[in-house]
Amino acid sequence: MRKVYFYIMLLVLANSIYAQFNDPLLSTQNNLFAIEVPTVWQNRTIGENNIVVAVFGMGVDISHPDLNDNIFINTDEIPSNGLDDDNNGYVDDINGWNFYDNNSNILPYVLNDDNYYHETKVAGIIGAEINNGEGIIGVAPGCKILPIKFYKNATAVSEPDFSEKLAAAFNYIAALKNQFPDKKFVINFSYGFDNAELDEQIVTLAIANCLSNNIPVFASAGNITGKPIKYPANLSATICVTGVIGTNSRLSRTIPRQ
Ligand SMILES: [Ca+2]
Ligand SMILES: [Ca+2]
Ligand SMILES: [Ca+2]
Ligand SMILES: [Ca+2]
Repeated sequence: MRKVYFYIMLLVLANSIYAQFNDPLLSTQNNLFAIEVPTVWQNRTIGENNIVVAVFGMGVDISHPDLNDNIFINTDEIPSNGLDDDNNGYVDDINGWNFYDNNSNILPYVLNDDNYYHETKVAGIIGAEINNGEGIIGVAPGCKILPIKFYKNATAVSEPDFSEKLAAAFNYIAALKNQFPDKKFVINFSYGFDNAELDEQIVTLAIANCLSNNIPVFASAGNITGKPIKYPANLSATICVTGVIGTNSRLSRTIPRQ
C-alpha cells in the first residue's frame, strides 16, 4: 500500500512538473524521475552558470537550439583572430578545444549522425536548456557545457600519441580552473578503455592533476553487464557511474575498482 502511495505521489509530482515547463519532450524523461532530479530543482538548485561541465568525447553541436545558450565561453580569448589571447597555449579556444586534431573545432565530425552525436546527447542529458520550448531538460540546466574533443573512432586509441592528447585534455581543464578561480569545473567522461589499451600512467597523472585542483572526474563503468569496470572509472580517483536499463535495474560490471 505504501509503495502504491509512493508511486501515486511520484505521478502527481511528475504531472505538476510537466505543467510547470514547456519543454515538449520532458514527459519522456523517465531518467529525471528515476534519480529524483525535479525534487532537487525544487528544493535546491538547477545548477549555476559558474559551474562548468567539461564534456569529453567526439565534440558537441554547440549550435543545437537546446544547448546553444548553455555553452561555456572563454571570456579571456578573442574568437577567430588567429591569436592565443589568453596565452594558455591554445589559439582561439573560445568554446573548448579539439585535442585530437589540435584545433579549435569542437563540433562533431559529422553533424546529425547518430555515431558522432554521442557528446551532443551527453551534453543534453547534463545541461539541455530549461523551459525554452525546445526538446528536453538537462539534469543541471543552470550549468555551462564545455566541449572537449579527444576521440574520433575506435582506432584512435591505438594511435601513438593518443594518451598524450588525452592527458593534455585533462591538464587543460586544470589550467582553466586556475585561469577562472571563481568557477567550478567538473569533468564528464562517458568513455572507458580496457587495460593496456592506452598509456594509463600518463593519463592517470593528468586525472590526479585535476583532482588536486578540486575538479571531480565522473567516468562511466561501461555499458555491458558482467565485465570489468573500464578505465578510468576503475580508478579510485574518479567517480564511477553506471547506467540503468528500462526496468530501472542497474547495469552491473563484476570486477570491482581498485
Ligand atoms: Ca537555446
Ligand atoms: Ca587561448
Ligand atoms: Ca584568439
Ligand atoms: Ca529544453
